[in-house]
Amino acid sequence: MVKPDGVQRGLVGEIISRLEKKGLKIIAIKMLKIPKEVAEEHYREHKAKPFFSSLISYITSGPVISMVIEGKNAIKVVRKLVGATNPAEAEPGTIRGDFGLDLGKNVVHASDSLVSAEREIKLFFKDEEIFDYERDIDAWVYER
Ligand code: IDP
Ligand code: MG
Repeated sequence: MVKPDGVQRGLVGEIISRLEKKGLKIIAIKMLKIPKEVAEEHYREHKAKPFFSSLISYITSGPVISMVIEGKNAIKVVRKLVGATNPAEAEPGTIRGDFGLDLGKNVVHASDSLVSAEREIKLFFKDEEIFDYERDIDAWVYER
């Protein structure tokens, strides 16, 4: 997900481009303003944390771009492209390392496991909004 700061700063194209260039496949994409209840459910693991209410304000502060990204080891690979949670510690070359400075404005979200990805995808997409399609380039992305 490109968070509200990423959208406001005009980083949507750059972020999508990095995912595409890596060889990952976009199988669903939309812009939405996350309702508060959905945000609270999305970040429910952080409910008890002191930053929870500011996190909910942040993520609901403007439209986001939500995506479902498919590919070999997609979770691990996307988390690596995204970089460490704190942009000040994220390596240069990662999205957060290149485009962020503050923990509370870290530009992107990425699911951290298959279980959370499945849960989060259901919060943002209906089944018919997720596409199963072939790409000819995959013969050049993957060793068969
Ligand atoms: P992640 O986004 O790298 O998975 P999490 O620990 O799951 O990191 O935290 C979720 C989000 O909550 C972070 O991306 C960041 O926006 C925010 N966050 C995490 N820790 C802090 C903090 O200490 N202060 C303010 N915001 C935080
Ligand atoms: Mg997380």
